Amino acid sequence: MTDPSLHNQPRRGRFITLEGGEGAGKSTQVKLLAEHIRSLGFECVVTREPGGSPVAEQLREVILSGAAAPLGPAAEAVLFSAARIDHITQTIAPALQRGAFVICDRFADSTRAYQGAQGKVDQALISALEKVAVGPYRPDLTLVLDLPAETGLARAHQRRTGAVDRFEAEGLAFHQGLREAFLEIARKEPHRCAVIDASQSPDEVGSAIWDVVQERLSSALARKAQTL
Ligand code: T5A
Repeated sequence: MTDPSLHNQPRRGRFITLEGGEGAGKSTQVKLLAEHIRSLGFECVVTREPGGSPVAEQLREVILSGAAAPLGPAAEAVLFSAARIDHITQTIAPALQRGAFVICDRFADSTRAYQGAQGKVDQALISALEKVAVGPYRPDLTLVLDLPAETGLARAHQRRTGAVDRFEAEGLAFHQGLREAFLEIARKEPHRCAVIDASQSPDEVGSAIWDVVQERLSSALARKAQTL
């Protein structure tokens, strides 16, 4: 569980996550959004999952190398959640408490989609893990980058320098199912999530994201840096 003492600390910053399938453009947009927020004078911490803290980065290696795949999707969900606990404790919670924006490339919705919907891990287990790992550190805003699985996989293939990772190696049907899973999450939680058409150019996607951020987080953006 995330350090229980963190649960009672005031959370002054804003937590934004980007989700979507492989090659949807999340890393590209995380960078653009952080530049935009920083240009307004705010502190903005950029992080990612799995990873984002020393122990979580070690677990990233274990999971994405495929070393844990023989243990099955439920065990992988446990490992992603363990990494998330360290990530929140070490990186996300301290940044939110000091009033920073935090932008995270993937978070708990990826566990729901990859291990839950597509890995067929029991929903009750996914929910229990999320409750334990995330606690009150739910995102204020989740941007779901949506595009056809074929387009995302082609982009990921073009960019790749090393071996294909654990999940990119799954078949097309898995990735098409992921797209549906992310859209379903957005449908169920419209107040937290916004779906962005990620098939446009990077600048067009960035502009659509900025429109949503301005609309949904207007009160935070209206405040001066350091007093978020
Ligand atoms: N996972 C993760 C789980 O199964 N459960 C979990 O709980 C969590 C947290 C992480 C893997 O772990 C899984 C999901 C993943 O399989 P990763 O290495 O972090 O793996 O990879 P991804 O998150 O999938 O990220 P990718 O790097 O594949 O894609 P991105 O970040 O969505 O895309 P990006 O920005 O790197 O762009 C890819 C390429 O497309 C170009 C870029 O220049 C780049 O070459 N591009 C565009 N091209 C045209 N138009 C645009 N709009 C473009 N935007 C970017």
